[in-house]
Amino acid sequence: MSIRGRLLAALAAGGLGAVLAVAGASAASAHDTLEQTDPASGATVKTLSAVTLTFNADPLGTDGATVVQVVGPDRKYYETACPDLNGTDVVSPAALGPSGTYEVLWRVVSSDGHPISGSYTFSYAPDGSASPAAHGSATPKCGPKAASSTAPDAAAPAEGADPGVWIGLGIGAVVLVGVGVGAWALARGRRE
Ligand SMILES: [Cu+2]
Repeated sequence: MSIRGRLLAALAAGGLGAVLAVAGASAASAHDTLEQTDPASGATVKTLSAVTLTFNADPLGTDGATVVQVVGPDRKYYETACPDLNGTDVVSPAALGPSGTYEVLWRVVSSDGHPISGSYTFSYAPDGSASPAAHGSATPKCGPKAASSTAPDAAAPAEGADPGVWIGLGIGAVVLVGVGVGAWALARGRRE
């Protein structure tokens, strides 16, 4: 085999390793994803009676595991109860207070059993005819007080990488190193 041929073979094997790494990573992170929210992230609403999160699969309705908190510009909690699970929808009742930016903090158990969580913000700008502002609550109506609720406007990370992703990438890296060593040994063997 020419140098060029060996190089091409090594590149092809390296490509296979990369494909295996990606396949391993995606197979390991098959938990549910948040597909849509109402209100949408960054949207401005005039009225609101509930926050709806729509996932790509039905989250598990384990007791106490489904938590949605609606945190106002005054850092008070404006959800009025824990959410209802309705198929792929998680619906949290809410009554908003002052106008401004509200943060939605959520946590559900994915249909594969993994807890997943995230947050996003929307704006509330009621007009004159809106119902009177709710007073909110210093403590959440649903779930424990979240640490991130004390950091206004800090964008919480949506979701940490699943350990399976790192395992998949690790296997891919080992395959790539093996291919490299093999190609080097092959080249060395031919030269001697
Ligand atoms: Cu998962």
